[in-house]
Amino acid sequence: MPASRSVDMLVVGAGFAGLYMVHRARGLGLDVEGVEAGDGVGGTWYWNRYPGARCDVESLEYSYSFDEDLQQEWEWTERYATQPEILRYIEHVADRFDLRRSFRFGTRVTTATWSESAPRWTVETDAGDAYEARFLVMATGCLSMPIDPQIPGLETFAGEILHTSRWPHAEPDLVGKRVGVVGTGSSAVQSIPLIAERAAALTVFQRTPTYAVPAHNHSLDPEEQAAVKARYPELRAEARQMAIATGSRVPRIDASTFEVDEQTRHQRFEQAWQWGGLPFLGAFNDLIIDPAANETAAEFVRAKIREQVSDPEVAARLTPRQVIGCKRLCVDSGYYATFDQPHVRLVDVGATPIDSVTPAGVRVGSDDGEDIELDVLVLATGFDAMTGALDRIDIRGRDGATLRERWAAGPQTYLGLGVHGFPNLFTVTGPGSPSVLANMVVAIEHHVDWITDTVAHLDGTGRTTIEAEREAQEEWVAYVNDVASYTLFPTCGSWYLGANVPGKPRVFMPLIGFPGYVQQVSDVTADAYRGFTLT
Ligand code: N01
Repeated sequence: MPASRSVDMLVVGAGFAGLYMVHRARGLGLDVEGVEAGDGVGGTWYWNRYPGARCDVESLEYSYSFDEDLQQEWEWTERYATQPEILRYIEHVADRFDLRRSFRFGTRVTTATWSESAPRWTVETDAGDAYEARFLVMATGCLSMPIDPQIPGLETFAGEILHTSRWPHAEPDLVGKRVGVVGTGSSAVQSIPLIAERAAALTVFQRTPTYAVPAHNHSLDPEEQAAVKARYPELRAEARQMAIATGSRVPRIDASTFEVDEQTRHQRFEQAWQWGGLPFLGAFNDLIIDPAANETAAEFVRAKIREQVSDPEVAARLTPRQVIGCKRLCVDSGYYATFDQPHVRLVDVGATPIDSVTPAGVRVGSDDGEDIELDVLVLATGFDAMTGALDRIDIRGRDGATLRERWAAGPQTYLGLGVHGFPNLFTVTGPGSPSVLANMVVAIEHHVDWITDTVAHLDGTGRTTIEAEREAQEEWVAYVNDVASYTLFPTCGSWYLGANVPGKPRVFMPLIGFPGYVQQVSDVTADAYRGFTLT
């Protein structure tokens, strides 16, 4: 075994979570190191460089709040920031707080083993490094492990295969090429309009149609930005009181769908549509709870799709039937209208599945199928969400069992922060916390602050370990699923449920409702860390 470096805390990942964790740990005076698989900082924004990649939370909110000077000095240029701009922001943060020197880049953690006698984590990497750490913080991201679809013959394709989440740093030349895109989730919805601008022919292989609400993206007016910055602390505090921890400036009415007449309802949906983006689902307070209410919103969006696509047959194929918002709502800029262009074709692989990939392209249908010739195949096929990155590391807890084994029937955490049997392991925005159902930066800051305070508490009270109790964890997992069962979220095969990964147990992973969760974490902490054992 290589000689190991002993640290107080090891942080895995240099995205929003890992960088902030290192900053806070340094503030406590801890000896902290980080390991990052990418060659630079940024996490999800380092990897997802596909054309059109942007955040679906407004830039003024999708940013750190922990440092007043930072939030005042950084100037966002657009309502929804592009991937390059967010990456520049994260790089700025890394430089401003001198965070890079704590990270080992281009290195993957392979194993993490708890030693009860030490008591410490021993962590090894694929570069042959080893660390001994009192605390291990998994800041590995919720959408960081891409899925390669199991399509027969994929490896035989003679052209270029690109995955949206592993897009090459040198922009691939799509001009004049025959391009195919598999998938119609957010990554596809964002990239398809831009790929269409470059490609000679674009074929979109759609298995399930998607609901998308326009971003209405625009350059940020300096006066609007200044007005937000003047009230930043107040607006941030308001956002933390919202179910998804964002949207403090969205015009709100707190009404249920059938409390208003049909005309008012339509006006309200139109207003939300014109505002754009994810807040559409907040047009009424019961859209994700009441199936009939949800259907009114779905029908509104279906009509909008028909308005944007002139060929009624193509519009019908693009029109989803499932509950709106059950799979994550997409935020688009010209997605549906792209299908009006003569060189763009929609192939319904829900009706006629992909049979195989051949050296020349994609074959759809079996016996009398069709061969579609392609130069480039783009896989926008999603992620093994929330557990994927953790499952790929051999993490062994107190009795030698791996986290993967412990989570074979679905992830088990207490508060989404700790796992029974895995002392001093923290999962930032882990399953069982609001995580992907909240503004991630807000959720990250909350978790990192809690971890920091908890480590300070342990050190201040002469304790060395913290571990979630089995019973508290079981109750928490049941609670997370209970909350989901009151909503329409579990009614479709989404990645929130793990349904997009063959063999993954169907368990609703995020907890719905950010403010309630924050209160619960705060209550647990105030009640002497109820449900955790501190030794
Ligand atoms: O992945 P997805 P994504 N044959 O899982 C299809 C965040 N994000 O990367 O629905 C054919 O949503 C699959 O079809 P189906 C955001 O949270 C945010 O797009 O399973 N098709 C689906 O259409 C988002 O929700 C932003 O039937 C296959 C697609 O691939 C999350 O990341 C931008 C297939 C996968 O969609 C994931 O988004 C981008 C197969 N074998 C991403 N396998 C923003 O901030 C899969 N599919 C805006």
